[in-house]
Amino acid sequence: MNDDTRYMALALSLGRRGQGNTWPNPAVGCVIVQDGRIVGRGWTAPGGRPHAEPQALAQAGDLARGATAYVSLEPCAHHGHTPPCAQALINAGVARVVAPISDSDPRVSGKGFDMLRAAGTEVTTGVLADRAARDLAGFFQRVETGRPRVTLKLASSFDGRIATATGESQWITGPQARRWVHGLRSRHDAVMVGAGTARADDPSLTVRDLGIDRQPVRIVVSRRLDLPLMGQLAQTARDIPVWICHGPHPDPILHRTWTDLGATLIGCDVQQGQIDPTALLAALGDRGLTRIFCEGGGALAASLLAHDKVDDLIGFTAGLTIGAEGLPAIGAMGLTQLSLAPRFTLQDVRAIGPDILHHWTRSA
Ligand code: AOF
Ligand code: ZN
Repeated sequence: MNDDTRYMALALSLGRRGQGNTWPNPAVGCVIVQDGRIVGRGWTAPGGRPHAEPQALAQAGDLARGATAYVSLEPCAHHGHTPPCAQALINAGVARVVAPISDSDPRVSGKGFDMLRAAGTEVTTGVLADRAARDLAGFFQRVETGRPRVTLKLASSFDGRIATATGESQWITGPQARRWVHGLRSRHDAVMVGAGTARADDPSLTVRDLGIDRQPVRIVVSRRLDLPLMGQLAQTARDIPVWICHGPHPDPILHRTWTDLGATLIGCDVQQGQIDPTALLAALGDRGLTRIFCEGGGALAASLLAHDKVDDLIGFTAGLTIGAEGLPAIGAMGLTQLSLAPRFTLQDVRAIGPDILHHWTRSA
């Protein structure tokens, strides 16, 4: 591995520290290297600002002069809430900037690189570009299509069931897999479930025991707002955001009650008796979300899959079978032909305690 690749790998890993915390902004990392020594490190702050570069530059101080800056995304060129990072790199006297890919935000999109080159700064692009595109995929997808990226996670028995016929579901997978899920939640902007799961499991959907202080937004998709008013989500909505996506003409008393409890209510169109996934994701993208972690249940999972809205699939599969009378992880998709089934490509497979984790991304 050459130096550029090595330092870019470090910038990317610093950037990943911000995942789940920086929306609507991308989670970027920056490393400043002077004479083979790392003199500054930074990553996008919670809430998206300050950006990565000014933080790394502040650490480097005068040592930034003549140094190389490794940034996991093209430095910004616009006067937004902060002055442009490209200008900050120029002002600090950085001699060379290495960035894997350009930013598709129209305010930047090539202008950051142009600004640097115009000032005589050497620019190198393309280093670990695939990795950067993967890390920043949620940000890019939202900027380019308005739709956040969706990861669907399912923890099921060997035969794809998430509960027995009587609704018993605790626990199918082991504690290691459940802990892994908390790590995944923390790296997403929001955790999302359907109303059936919210009623059956009374989940809190928080990240626990990982020492993080910023929680993902909790989203419940509930056409009629008929959710337990004494449940975990209702009781904690003041402290940790709860967004409820509902259909047209909800019961005004329920609407008022949930608003008073502190939830944010988002009206969405309904199609064939279900919240329309296209409208749902457009509404969530409008509010700035870039990475959504959906944890089921079967009806919401089927609806997202049937509308081709799932970008990543993460399965935790346990070594037990429940049988056909158990609750399926994915409900009816209305599929008539195999050729119409959304297909995914395997990215990773590993053992997590007694269970198997498999990660797939939507095939092109
Ligand atoms: C960078 N470094 O660490 C990040 C960047 O609303 P603003 O002014 O904060 O600008 C947000 C845009 O800045 C965002 O859409 C993306 O283009 C870029 N994010 N750029 O140079 C960073 N997070
Ligand atoms: Zn910036």
